[in-house]
Amino acid sequence: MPANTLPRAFGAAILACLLACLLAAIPAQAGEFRAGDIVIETPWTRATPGGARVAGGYMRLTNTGTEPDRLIGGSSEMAGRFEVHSMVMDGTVARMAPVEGGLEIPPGESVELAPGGYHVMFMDLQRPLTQGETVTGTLVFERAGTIEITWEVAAMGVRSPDGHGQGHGHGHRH
Ligand SMILES: [Cu+2]
Repeated sequence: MPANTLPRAFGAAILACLLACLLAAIPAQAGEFRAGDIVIETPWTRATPGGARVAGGYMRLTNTGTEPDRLIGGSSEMAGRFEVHSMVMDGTVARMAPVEGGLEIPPGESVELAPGGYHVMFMDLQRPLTQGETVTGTLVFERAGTIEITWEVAAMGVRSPDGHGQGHGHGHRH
């Protein structure tokens, strides 16, 4: 074996290892989930007061494919039922309702689920949600299928997962 082969092979092995480590790190990114062409970012929900029967779940859904997909349902460990909801103004009253036929994610676009707009609804809550915990569940898409995800539980009443925009009178009952 020529004397210079060993260091070269060694260098190649190190490079391969570095690449493998970089690739392995991508799916491990916190709060991001993928299946097929769908990317789910930053799923979060909010702590609930004792006795609450429902909670909203929020996230950003991106369709990286060339065909439309639809969020048609899901599940979570602590809810008896799970629905996909929109929030619409009825005069001065905001009302939520199930999204008929599922929430469309057009190809190449993102849809934001956030307080005051589209959300998933955890119904028949089996227990209160506590700030700082994570809850597991699934999202079901027409094309991408079923994706297991986790929602991070933020503080009660906040408008964003990092706690900014905490409103007034948003059920702060301790
Ligand atoms: Cu709702």
